[in-house]
Amino acid sequence: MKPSQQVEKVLEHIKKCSPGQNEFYQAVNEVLFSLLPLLNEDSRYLEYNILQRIVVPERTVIFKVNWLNDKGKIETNLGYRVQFNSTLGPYKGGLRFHPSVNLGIVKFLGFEQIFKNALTDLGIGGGKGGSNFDPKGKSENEIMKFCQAFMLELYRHIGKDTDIPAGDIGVGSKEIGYLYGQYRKITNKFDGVLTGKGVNWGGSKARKEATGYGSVYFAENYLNANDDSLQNKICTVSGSGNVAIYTIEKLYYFGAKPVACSDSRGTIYHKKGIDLTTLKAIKEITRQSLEVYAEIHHDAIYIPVNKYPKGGHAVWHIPCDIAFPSATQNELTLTDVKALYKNGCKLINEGANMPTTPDAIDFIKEKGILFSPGKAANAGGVATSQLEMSQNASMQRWTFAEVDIKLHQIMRNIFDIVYDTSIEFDCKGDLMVGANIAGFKRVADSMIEQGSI
Ligand code: NDP
Ligand code: 2IT
Repeated sequence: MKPSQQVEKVLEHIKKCSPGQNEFYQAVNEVLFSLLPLLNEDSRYLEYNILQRIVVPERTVIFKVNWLNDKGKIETNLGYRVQFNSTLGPYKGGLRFHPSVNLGIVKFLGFEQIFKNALTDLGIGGGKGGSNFDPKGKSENEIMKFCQAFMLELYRHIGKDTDIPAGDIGVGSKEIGYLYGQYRKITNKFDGVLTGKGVNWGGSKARKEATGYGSVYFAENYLNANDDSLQNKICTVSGSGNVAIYTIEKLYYFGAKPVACSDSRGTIYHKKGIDLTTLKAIKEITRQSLEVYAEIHHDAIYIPVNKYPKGGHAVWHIPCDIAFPSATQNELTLTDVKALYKNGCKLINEGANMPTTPDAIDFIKEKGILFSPGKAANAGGVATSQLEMSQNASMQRWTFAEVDIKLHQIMRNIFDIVYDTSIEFDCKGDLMVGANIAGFKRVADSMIEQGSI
């Protein structure tokens, strides 16, 4: 059977065995098809059935989370941890708290994480978890109660050498604090079982900033390889959470001008440049809507979500040189990418996981827009999580500058392997193919070496 037929067969099987898991199917579809140049050249991966094996998680835990709301009533949510692949090291990946979370979402994120973590070359396997709990509108007390109830079950499945969760959408340092406190109370252990911890109790300096900073380092490397740089570039960034905020911060450092960001309710367009102090105050401290930004800065335009163009998102219809999708999956559609292209956008740099829809990616390739795939561009977060694990294990604390220098080098290494792999497989500049093949090769070669476990 030809490699392309094998890929079709695996995808058919997934459709049958994982009905309704659309995002998981989408992620697998993208990875497997982009592996064809490798599969055509090296028959070992099909001989060892690696495709069939790599799409199945090693373990999936789904559990009930009962917690007490402020009215004294018991509420119920679902919790998930998908331990996808531990060939290269302990399972590593974030936890997402968002009402849209279901098994298909957690599996897509876990699958992506395998190859992202392999690209860091830091000895970490892939996993992901979360809950359909919606932190919006919940009191401080309710968020703490939920985190404690969630950890009451999760603790038995994780461990500093087994599975090390971290943050993702809806899980920041506050939630990690409540989760860690409960883990410590239940197990009577103080170890590095979570990353993204507070810097006073085992957290790494620069972990909070790492995903956004790393995304910008990746973009700068990519532009440099094309005899260009971020200097004076107009940038738009979606989202206004952890990744978006520190993308904006680092863009200023490189002399670029970020003019827009968004949240689930609307978009801010501030032509003279997003004011980072206001943004942090609204989003990191009081967690308010971006509408408040426009109340403070009268020269900024607020576009509510219901004014979005049909099939698209306002943030991508603002003229820019570089777009940084940094909110969520499938947030950059064909409609959006056509607008970006029309407005002269040169590079789309994915800070989020799988933010670009498949038809939008096809259009990007057809038009030759530069494209940084998320599993390479946003790997700085998980890489710095591994640096946190390393500090915890050796009982050391590194300075902000020490961690940032390491992050910078790691992003350089990731760019190099992804770029070089794209050249090796005759797809020069197709970093999606480069990232998928480079990540896959590291995991698949190791699976072959470790036998039929
Ligand atoms: P946050 O929760 O800090 O921020 C998420 C932002 O995206 C918010 O502004 C949120 O708006 C917006 N958003 C989320 N979901 C939706 C949606 N369905 N529609 C519209 N807007 C939405 O998360 P992060 O910044 O940590 O994560 C952003 C992305 O980056 C995710 O794809 C995540 O998987 C990825 N990522 C995160 C890493 C990390 O270290 N945190 C590492 C690598 C990737 P609102 O507040 O209104 O909901
Ligand atoms: O998607 C991701 O890489 C993350 N949410 C970070 C994972 C981690 O373990 O730091």
